[in-house]
Amino acid sequence: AAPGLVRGVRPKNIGARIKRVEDPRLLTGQGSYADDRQTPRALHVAFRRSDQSHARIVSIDTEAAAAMPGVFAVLTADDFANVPLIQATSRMKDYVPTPLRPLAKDKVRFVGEPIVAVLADSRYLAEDALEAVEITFGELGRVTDPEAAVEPGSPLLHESAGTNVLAAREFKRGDVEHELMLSAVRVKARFRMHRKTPLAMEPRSYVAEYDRGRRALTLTSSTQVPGILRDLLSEVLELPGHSVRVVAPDVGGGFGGKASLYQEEVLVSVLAKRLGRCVRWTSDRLEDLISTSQGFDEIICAEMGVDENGNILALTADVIGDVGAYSIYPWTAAIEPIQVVSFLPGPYKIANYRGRVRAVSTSKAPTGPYRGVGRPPATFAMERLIDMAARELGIDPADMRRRNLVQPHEFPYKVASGLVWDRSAFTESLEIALDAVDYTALRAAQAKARTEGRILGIGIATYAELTGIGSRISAAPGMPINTGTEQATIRLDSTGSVTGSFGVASHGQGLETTLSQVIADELGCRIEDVQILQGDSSAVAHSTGTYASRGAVIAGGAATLASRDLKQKVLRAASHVLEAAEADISVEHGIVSVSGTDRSVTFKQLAKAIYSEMGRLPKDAREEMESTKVYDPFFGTATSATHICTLEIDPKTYKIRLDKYFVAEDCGRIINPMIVDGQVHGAVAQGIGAALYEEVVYDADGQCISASLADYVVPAASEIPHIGIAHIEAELPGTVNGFRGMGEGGTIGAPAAIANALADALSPYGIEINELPVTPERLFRLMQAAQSQ
Ligand code: MCN
Ligand code: SMO
Repeated sequence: AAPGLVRGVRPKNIGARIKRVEDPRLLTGQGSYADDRQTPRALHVAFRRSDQSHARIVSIDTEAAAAMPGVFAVLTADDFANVPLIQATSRMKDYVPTPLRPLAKDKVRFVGEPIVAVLADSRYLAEDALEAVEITFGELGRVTDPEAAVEPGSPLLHESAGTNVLAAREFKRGDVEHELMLSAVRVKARFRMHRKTPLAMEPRSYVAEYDRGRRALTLTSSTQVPGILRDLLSEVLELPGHSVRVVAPDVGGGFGGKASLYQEEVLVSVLAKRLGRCVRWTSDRLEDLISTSQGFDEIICAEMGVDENGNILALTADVIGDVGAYSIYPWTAAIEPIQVVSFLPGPYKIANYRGRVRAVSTSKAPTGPYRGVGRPPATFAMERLIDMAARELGIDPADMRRRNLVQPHEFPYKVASGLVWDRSAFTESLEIALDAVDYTALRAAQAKARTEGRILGIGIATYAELTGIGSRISAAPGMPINTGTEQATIRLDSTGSVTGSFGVASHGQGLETTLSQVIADELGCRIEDVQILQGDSSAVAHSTGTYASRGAVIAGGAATLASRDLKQKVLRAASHVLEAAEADISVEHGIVSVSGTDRSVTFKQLAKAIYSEMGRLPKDAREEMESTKVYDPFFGTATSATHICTLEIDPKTYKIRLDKYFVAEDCGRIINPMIVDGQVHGAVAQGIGAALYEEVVYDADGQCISASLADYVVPAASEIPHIGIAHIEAELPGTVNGFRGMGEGGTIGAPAAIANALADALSPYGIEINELPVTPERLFRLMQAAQSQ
C-alpha cells in the first residue's frame, strides 16, 4: 500500500475505490457525444479558414460556391453584422479587450481563423464548395515573435488598441534589488516553455437546434462550460435564459480547450435561430490543431538570490506570454501569463519578490486555459532555479527544498503575490516521496552508474496550487461571470430514487461516480439509488462548468450541503411514517430504520408514503423532498505535491528513458482514490508530453507547421513509466467535507521534475535545461554544443 497518512474513519463510499459508473457506457460504445446527435434536415457547416497569419481581406467571391449543388448559403462577416460583439472584459488596469466575431471581418489575425462559412446538405458538399470561394488578401506585417511584438514600431494586430500588449501586471513585495545584492549566490536564466495544444480525443463539436414553435434554442456542445455558454447565448440571441439550453453530453476530454466560448458555437446558434433549422459543425483534426485554444508559450526571465545556507532571499521575474491573436471569452488573454507570476514563488518562503508580466498578442491561435494554467511554466522555472542554486552551493536539491518550504506551523502563509496557502502537505509530500523512491540509494546508484559512463538523472519538483477557487478570487479581475460557486439540487422522487442535478460538466473526471459517492454517504442511500444530471445548463439556476480543479471542491461541497439538508427532511418525514423520534432514526443504504427496533422502510416505501399515501403525514408536515444549495469556498484551498523521477539518456542515440516516477500529493479528503490515481496518471502523461515531446510550432510567417499528429508528437503508453502514488492528508482543509482539487496537478509537477532530472543527468557536461520540451532534436543540439566546447 502507498505510504500515505490517512486519518479518521472512512464512511462507506467517500474514500472507496469504486469503479466508475459511467465506464460501462463509455467503454462499450454506448456513450453519446455531440456529433452522435441525430438531426433530420440539418445544415452542415464547413469553414474556409485563413491561410495567412496577418492580412487584410481585400475581396471575397462566394458566387461560384453558392451556385454549387446542395449548397444552401455561403456566408461572410457581413452576414453577421447585427450579431452583438462578444468581448471578454476585465477590470485589470491596461487590459485590452478584443472582439470575438463569428467570422473574420476586414482582416485575419492567425492561420486557421474562420472567414467564410458554407452551409450545405452535407459536410462533403460544404467542403467541396469551400474550394470555389475566392479570397484575395493584402499582406500586413508579421507579428509572430512576442519579443519583437512589444517593441515600438511593431505592426499591430489590433490597431485600435495601439499596442500588442493585451494585459500587463506586476506583483511586488520587499526590496528585491537590495536582497539580490546581499545574496551569496545568484542564479538566473531565460526559461522558455513552448506552446501546447490540449488535444482532446474528441474534437470540438456543436449542434444547434431551434424550435420555432416554442422559440427555444438547444445547443449540444462538446463544452466544459454549458452554463457560461447559456448565459452568453441568451444575450447574443436575445432570448430569455429559459429558452436557451446548452447540453454537454458525453464529452471526450477537454483539458481546458473546451472551457472557452468559440465563434463556431455562436455561428451555429445564430444561424439555427435565423433559419429555424438545425445547423451543425464538427471540427476535423487539422481544424482542432490550429483553432482550439492552445496553452503555455511563455518566456520567463528569472533570477533568484540565496544566502550561503541556501535560504532564498529574493526572486524576480519578467514574463512574456505569447497569447495569440485574441483575448478569449470569458477568461481573457491574461489567464495563463498572469498566473505564471502569481504562482512563481510556489510553496516556498520568499519575502522579496517582483514578478512582471505582459500578455502579448501575436498572429497565432489564441491561448487559453490548458491543464495547470500558468503553474506548469511557473513551476518549471522555479524548480530549475532551486536546483541551480543548490548545485552552486553544493547542497542536495532535497535539502534545498527542505530549507525553503513553508513549514507546517507557518500556515496560513501569504505568498508575495497575494495568494494565501492554507495548511497543505508541502513538507510531508517531499519526505514521503523521498522515502518512497529511496532517494539516498538512488543517489548512490547514480554515482556508480556515472563511473560506468552512463547518463542518469534524478529530478525533484515540489509545487502548490490553488483549487476549488471561490468567489473572492474569481470576482477580483472583474470577469463577466461568477465562477466561484456551484449549485446542487438533490431530490427524492415518488419512486424512492435520488437525482442530483449539477451545473458541472464531466468530460473525463468521473463526476457521475464521485458526486454519487458524496450523495450516497451524506443522504444514507446506495450509489445505485442515485442518478447524476450534469452537463446541462437547464439542470440548475446558475452554473458555469468543469475547469480549474473545482468539481470535487465546489460541486462536491454543494452536493454535501444539499444532501445533508434533504436528509433532515427524510428524517422528519420518517418520524411520522415510522412513529418514532427523529433522533432515534438512522438512514443507511437506502433503508430508514428506528434504532433498536425492527421497524424500517426503504426509500421506495418512504417515498410512496410521502407522495401517495395521503394521511401518513400530518397535513402541515408536508414538504418538498428536495434541497438546493449553493456552495462558495470563497478563497479555495491549496493542493500540493512532490514529484520525483529518474531517467537515463542513451549516450549514443540520446534517447531519454523515464525510469521511476513517483507522486506524493495532498488533495485533502479523497472521494475516490481510483479516480484520483487516474487523474494523476493522465496529468503526468500530459506533463511528460510537455517536457519531452509536444510543441505547437509556428514558423516566422505564422504558419503552423505542427498541424498533424505526425508532427505534433504526443507520448503513447510506451513512453509513460509506471507511476507510483502516495496520498497524504496532512490536515483536512476548511472546505465543506475537506475536499481539495487535483485534476490539473500532474501537469504542473511533471515538466519541472523531468527538466530537473535532465539537468541533473547532464550536469557533468555543463548543460542546463531551460527550454521545454526537450525534444530529441533539442537534446541533440545541446549535446553537440557541449561537446564542441
Ligand atoms: N477527485 C476526488 N477526490 C478529490 C479530488 C478529486 O475523488 N479530493 C476526483 C473527482 O472525480 C474529480 C476529479 O477527481 O472530478 C478531478 O478533480 P478536480 O480537481 O475536482 O477537477 P474537476 O473535476 O474540476 O476537473 C477539471 C480538471 C481540469 S481543470 C482539467 S484541465 C482536466 C482534469 O480535470 N481535464 C481533464 N482532468 C481531466 N480528465 C480527463 N479525463 N479529461 C480532461 O479533459
Ligand atoms: S485548464 Mo482546466 O479546464 O482549468
